[in-house]
Amino acid sequence: MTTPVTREITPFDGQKPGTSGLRKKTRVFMLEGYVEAFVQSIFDAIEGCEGKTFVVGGDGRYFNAEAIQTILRMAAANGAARCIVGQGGLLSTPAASNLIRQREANGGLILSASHNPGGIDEDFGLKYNTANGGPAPESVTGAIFENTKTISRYVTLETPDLDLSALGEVALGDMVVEVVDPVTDYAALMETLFDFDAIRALLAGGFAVKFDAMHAVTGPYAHEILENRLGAPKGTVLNGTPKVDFGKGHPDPNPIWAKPLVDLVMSEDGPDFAAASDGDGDRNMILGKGVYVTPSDSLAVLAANAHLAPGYARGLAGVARSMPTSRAADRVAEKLGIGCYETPTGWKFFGNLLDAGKATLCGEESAGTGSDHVREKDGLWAVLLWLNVLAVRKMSVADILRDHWQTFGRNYYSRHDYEAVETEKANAVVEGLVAKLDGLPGTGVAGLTVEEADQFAYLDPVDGSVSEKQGLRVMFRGGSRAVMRLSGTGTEGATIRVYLERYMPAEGDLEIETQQALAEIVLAVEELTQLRAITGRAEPDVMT
Ligand code: VG1
Ligand code: CO
Repeated sequence: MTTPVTREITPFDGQKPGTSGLRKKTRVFMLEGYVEAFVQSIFDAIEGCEGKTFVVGGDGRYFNAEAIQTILRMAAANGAARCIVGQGGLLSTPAASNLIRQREANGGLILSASHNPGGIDEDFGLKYNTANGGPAPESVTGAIFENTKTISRYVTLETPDLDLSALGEVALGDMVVEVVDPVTDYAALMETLFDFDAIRALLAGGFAVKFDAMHAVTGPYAHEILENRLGAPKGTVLNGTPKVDFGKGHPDPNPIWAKPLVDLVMSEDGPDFAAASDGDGDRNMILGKGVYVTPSDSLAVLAANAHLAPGYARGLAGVARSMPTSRAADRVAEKLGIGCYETPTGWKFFGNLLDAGKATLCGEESAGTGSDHVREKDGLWAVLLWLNVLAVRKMSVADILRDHWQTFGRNYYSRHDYEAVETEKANAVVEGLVAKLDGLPGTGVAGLTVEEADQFAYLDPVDGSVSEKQGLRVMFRGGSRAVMRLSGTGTEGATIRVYLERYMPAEGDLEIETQQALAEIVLAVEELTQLRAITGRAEPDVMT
């Protein structure tokens, strides 16, 4: 029973990792041999498993439990020495990253489609993280994809499913499966970074907090850290029990999908601070009484204030943001005299900067913020850093934000998503703009003047690798900007993302309604791309 067996298999089309791993409809992942083909392609790409240790866990969505059993059998059959698994198969993405680092594992397999909905008719995902705890870089995901095209066999065991509900070690063939509490190590790490006493005192003083776990993986983490360790009243954590279908919602912490929380915080007797996290716990949304903090602003505010938390008291080495993220953080970096890096979308591009000690904080406009404590973005970490800053500064979120804009100016910012567009039309929109880029500088569009226009390419300053075609940028005179790219995490058609930004200096009008502040740029984008005309969409599906 515990002798490895080799089974023949034929390749599946399209097992190409995107922005963050392979994401497909759950029913696709459930096809016979699908998980096996991808996992064997991973193991082959990393030159086998012999004697290696892996961390395995996921966000608990539908099919998580079944896929984990397959992965464990295959790891054992491929010669791995040990797999560290979260109890019940659960691990938030940042907690998995932390475990890989703490336990000096060779890598990890994380089962999640993150902010995409879960269920048999929704989405599933799987990604490989390397020994630094971060998502595999393009060199590795490229090798995995190449393997998926020719894979002809996989190796597994013929053993019954393991019980992953009890902590401790069990044997699976010659491999040890170690089931760990998913929260313990992560919570301990948070205690080293933040002033828990100060946050406890803030909460004890009546500062009201709500955290929406969106029926996803952060529930157990938030219960333990916010309620048990920091003493927030029971009921602070909403939707705190992970469900396989996330309560049929989109576990995406933005004003659209977390609307009930936004409504609560905008109401008269709403809490002082509210936050939400996504399916796998790496994203965050920050709200204060009456205000929504855009993720780009959150990164900038945290960069300006991180030194107030013990883990960052020595200051920051540098800040990194993905290209479409607003340039608010750049102004903070400039003032602090620290490095500032612009990377392509996706956390995998921050890994080298963090490993090399060039950046301490990183962020993306898509509600991702994190630091060098792990190699993934980290939702609860962002919440705790905000709480630590609030505890020290003794100001409201709204006042901190206003103070920030009055110091650095304000980068009005919004992202408009056009979802499930027919692929041909989406490509036509992008290609139309690509063809125009070179001729744009100096021309006028909808009352704005184009200063520069290009396709973003990234030269990694650490390993010298180059990543091309990472989004189209049009920069306007006065510091406004429009960016367009296609999503790499969707599972249906194409999603066009349009990122809009307008800079207002500190002495200008800092209180314009966001969409109104960006209206001219929206018109310019339409004039440049005919996006709405080509796709037949009058409005974006989601505006964040
Ligand atoms: C989106 C976001 C990107 C993020 C990625 C993964 O990618 O825009 O910033 O890194 O999701 O986030 P795309 O290609 O759809 O724009 V999540 O929380 O997977 O892990
Ligand atoms: Co996520």
